[in-house]
Amino acid sequence: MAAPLLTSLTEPGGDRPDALVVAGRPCSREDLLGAAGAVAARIAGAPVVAVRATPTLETVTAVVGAVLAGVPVVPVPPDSGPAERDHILRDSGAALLLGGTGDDADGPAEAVPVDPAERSGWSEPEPEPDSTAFILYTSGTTGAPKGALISRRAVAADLDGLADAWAWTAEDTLVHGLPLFHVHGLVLGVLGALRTGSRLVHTGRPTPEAYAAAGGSLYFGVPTVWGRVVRDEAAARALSGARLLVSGSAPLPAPVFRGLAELTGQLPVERYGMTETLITVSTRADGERRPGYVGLPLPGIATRVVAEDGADIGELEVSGPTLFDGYLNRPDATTASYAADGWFRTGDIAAIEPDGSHRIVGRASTDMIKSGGYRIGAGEVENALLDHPAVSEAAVVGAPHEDLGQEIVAYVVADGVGEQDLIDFVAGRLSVHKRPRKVRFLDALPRNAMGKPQKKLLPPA
Ligand code: MLC
Ligand code: AMP
Repeated sequence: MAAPLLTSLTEPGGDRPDALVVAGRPCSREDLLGAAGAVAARIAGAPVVAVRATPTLETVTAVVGAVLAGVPVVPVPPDSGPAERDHILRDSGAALLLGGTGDDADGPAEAVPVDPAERSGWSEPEPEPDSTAFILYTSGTTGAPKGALISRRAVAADLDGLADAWAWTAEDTLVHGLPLFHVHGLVLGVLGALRTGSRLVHTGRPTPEAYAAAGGSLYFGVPTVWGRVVRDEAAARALSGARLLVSGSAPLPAPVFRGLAELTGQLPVERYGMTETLITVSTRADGERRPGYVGLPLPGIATRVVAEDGADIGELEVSGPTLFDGYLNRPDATTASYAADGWFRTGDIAAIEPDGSHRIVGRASTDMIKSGGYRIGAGEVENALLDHPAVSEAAVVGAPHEDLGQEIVAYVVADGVGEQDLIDFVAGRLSVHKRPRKVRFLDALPRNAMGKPQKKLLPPA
C-alpha cells in the first residue's frame, strides 16, 4: 500500500490542542483528521473538487479532506470575480465548491459547506502516488489561466526535499499568512506542516505584527512581506529567536536581505520554484546565504542553463520528481513548456556559479509579471480591460515597485472612462491582486511597422 502523504496526521503522538492555529482558531491533528474525514466521506468518488480558498480552518479542513479521499483539489482565489472563478470551475470540471458562499450560487458549481466541528472516521486506502493531488491555476503570458496538474508523488518529493534542505522537523513551529491557493501558502505552508509534523500557525494575513506575535521557529514569506517586516523594526527584532526565515516566490531585494540580517541577527534563506515544478532550488539551512542567490537544486532535481553562444546566463531548465504532469486540457501548452529532450523550460533567466549556487536574474518574457509574489500574465489583464466597452486598446506591463517588486500598469486607449473605474472593473472580473495599480491613457499604443504593440516604447508609468 502507498505511504500516506500527510504522514503526521496518521502517526500517533506529538498532538496538541493547538497543533494548527489558522487565523486565530486552534485545532488538534486528531480533530483535523475527524473533520477532514467528514469532508472525505462526502466527496469520495468525485472526479475533482474546488475549494473556495479563504485563509481559514475551513479551507485547511476541505483540502485535507480531499487529499484523504484522493480527489484532486482546485483552489479558487476567494476574491476572484465571476469571470475568473467560472473559468476555473468550468475548465477543471469541478461540480462541487467546498466552502462556497451565496455569491457562488450563480456559478457553475454547487456550493458545499465545510464544518471544522464535524467528526467522522476515514479508513480508506491511501490513493496512488501518481494520482493528481492539485490542479493549480496559473497565468501564462497570454489568455486565461491554465490548470497545472500536480501529483501526490511530486508533492511528497518536494516536501521531503525541503525538509532535508531546511532541517525541517516536528520540532518546528511554522508561521506564515500566505494565501491558500498557491504552492507557497498551500502546498508548502499547509501540507508541509502536516507531512513533517511541525506545528502550523497561519496568521490569516502576512502582516509584520502577526509574524512577530506568533513565536515560530520557521517563517515563510514573499519578498513584499519581508520588506514590510524590515520597515517595522519592532516586528523584525521580534523574529530574532526564529531558526529560519525563508523567502520565495519572487526575487528578494538585497536591501531587504541586509535589513533582515541587521534587525533579526540572521541571514534569510532564499528558495526558487514555480507552480509547474514546485520548489526546485534552495539555500540549505547549513549552507552559505548570499543576497541574490537561491542556492542548490533539491535532492533528485537536475538543473541546466541553456544559453546562446556559450554565454553563462540563459534560460533555466529543470527535471526531476517534483515536476507537474502537464496543463489540464492544454496539450499544446504542455508540449511547448518542455525542451525536446524532456526538460521543463522555466522561462526564468539564471546563472549557475562554479560552486553550483543559482542566481535568478530575470524573466524571458516581460509579459509575465510578479507583483507581491503573485504571478500575473499581462495578456489576461489586457483581455479583461478590452472587455470594457470604453476601451479599444490595452497594453499591460510590470513596472518596478518598492513594496510589490513590480506593480501592474495598464496603458489604454479609451473614451469616457476614468482610471479608478478601470481598476475596479478588472478587480471585479479577475482576482483583486490582478488589478492595475495605475492606468495611463494614450491616444494610440506605440506599434511597429507590422502593427504589433511595442511595449518597450511606452512612456514611463
Ligand atoms: C483595493 N482593494 C480592492 C480594490 N483596491 N478590492 C476591490 N477592488 C479594488 N479596486 C482591497 C482588497 O480587496 C484587499 O482588501 C486590499 O485591497 C488589499 O489588497 P492588496 O492591495 O492586493 O494587498 P497588498 O497589501 O498589496 O498585498 C500584499 C501581499 C499580497 C504581500 C499581502 O501580495 C500577498 O499575499 N502575496 C502573496 C502571493 C503568494 O503567495 N504567491 C505565491 C505564489 S506560488 P481587504 O479588505 O481584504 O484588505 C509561487 C511558487 C513559489 O510563486 O516559488 O513560491
Ligand atoms: P508561480 O508559478 O506563481 O509559482 O511563479 C513562479 C515564478 O516565480 C518563477 O518562474 C520565478 O519567476 C518566480 N520566483 C519564484 N521564486 C523566486 C526567487 N526566489 N527569485 C526570483 N524569482 C522567483
